[in-house]
Amino acid sequence: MKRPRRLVAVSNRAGPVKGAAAAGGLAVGLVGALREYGGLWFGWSGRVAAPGKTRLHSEKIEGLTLATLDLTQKDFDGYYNGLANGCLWPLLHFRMDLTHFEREHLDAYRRVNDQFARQLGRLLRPDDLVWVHDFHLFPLAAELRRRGARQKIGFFLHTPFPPTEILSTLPQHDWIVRSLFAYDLIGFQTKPDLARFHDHIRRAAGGRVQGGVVSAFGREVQTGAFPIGIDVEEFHRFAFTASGEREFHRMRKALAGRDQIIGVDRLDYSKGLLRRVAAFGRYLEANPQAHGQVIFLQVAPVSRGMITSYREFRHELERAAAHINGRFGRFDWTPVHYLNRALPRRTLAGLHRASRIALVTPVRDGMNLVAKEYVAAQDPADPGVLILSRFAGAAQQMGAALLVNPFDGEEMALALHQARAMPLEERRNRHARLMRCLHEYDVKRWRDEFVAALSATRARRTGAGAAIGTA
Ligand code: GDG
Repeated sequence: MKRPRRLVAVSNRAGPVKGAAAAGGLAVGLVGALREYGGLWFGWSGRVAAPGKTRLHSEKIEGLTLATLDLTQKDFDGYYNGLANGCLWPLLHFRMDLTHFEREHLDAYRRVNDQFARQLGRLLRPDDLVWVHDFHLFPLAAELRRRGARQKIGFFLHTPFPPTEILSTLPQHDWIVRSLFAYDLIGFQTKPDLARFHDHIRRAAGGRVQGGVVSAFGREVQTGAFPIGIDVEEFHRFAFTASGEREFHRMRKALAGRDQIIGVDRLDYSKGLLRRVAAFGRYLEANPQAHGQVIFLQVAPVSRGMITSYREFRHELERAAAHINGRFGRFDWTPVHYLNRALPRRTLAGLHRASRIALVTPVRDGMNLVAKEYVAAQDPADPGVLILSRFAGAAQQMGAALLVNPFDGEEMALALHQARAMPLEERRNRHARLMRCLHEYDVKRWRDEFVAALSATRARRTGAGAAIGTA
């Protein structure tokens, strides 16, 4: 494959580059791609500054350039907490009930995308390939084109794409969808997400779909499914060397022969944590012989703590865990262990390795990298069992896991029973099949296929984006 001169990745938050291994899935995948293609990473600096004092920071780190922009408090509140996390995130996860739209938030969202485009536009070279990530930046290409950008610009949505009936409840959704047509390529996690986008374009925007090419609003855009993966060897190595190995032995010692069920998720309502804790309670209720023999460890670092629905959710989860511990616990056995902070990535790998079962049961998820990390961290000779929600994008590839409906507590409790009783041969067999799919769809394939598809799109003669319209 012919290499592009330079890859420019844009995401809401850019950096850190060095600690990327500690930051989780997306950052690791992106930094890998940028190192490979020698690129620029652009996004918010993570800093809030007074109006007139926001700055563009630029530094070269390990062969790539990191360019970041500060935001004012007002823009941060409206764009990030307001529109992105308070409105788009729940909607994209099919949660109309939690979606909160305010016109001022949309204005801030437009303002920040406009600022990003203004600053980024100055840094772009004519033959750059630009890869924009996630729902925070839907209108970025339209804003860049308005300023005359003619580079190839691709967009990847990390979340699910909702059904047209849900998307249509969002005020101004037509403006957002129309703005997507300023991209040359739009990538989704799975084929069902892609199909829902196509369906929306046909039914709500009067457009046409031919193969992967979608036409609407007098434009054409290429679309495809590009399932994100992980660096399988690296995560496996984390679990079997240095601190990962140490944590594994510490954990096994602490477990003293008990089975550990693990969950690792940002503290987010989409991850199905309350239903998961309740299912574990149901399992204990139905299986008194398991009392004292099994522990459920949930690692749930706080995320988006500024938003009311997230704070309330955290309290509910704490109550649910305490309820099970109060009801079933003994002085020498606490059934639910709940850590409300982030752990180093290597520690996580060791904990995964030490866990007999992973319970990955989001009510809706774009892909879910934790499911893949758990599988990669297992010992192939004596692997644990993955219980995975049918509503995670990962379930499209990981059919060898025990697939469950996260809304069905009884089914989840039965899956826990089945996983604990599963014979070694079946565990090995399922694990080998899961590893094959992890290798087939790893992070390198994700980025190479996306970049190749973007490179292959037709060059445009004008940057015209003015026709994209205004909200
Ligand atoms: C979005 C989409 C899609 C978690 N706790 C800790 C920690 N993590 C790491 C995990 C994993 C990453 O964060 C989470 O990735 P997920 O894929 O599970 O979920 P989201 O954060 O919601 O990501 C999702 C993803 O984008 C990529 O496209 O799969 O569907 O929602 O890597 O290991 N990392 C560390 N400490 C923790 O406590 N270091």
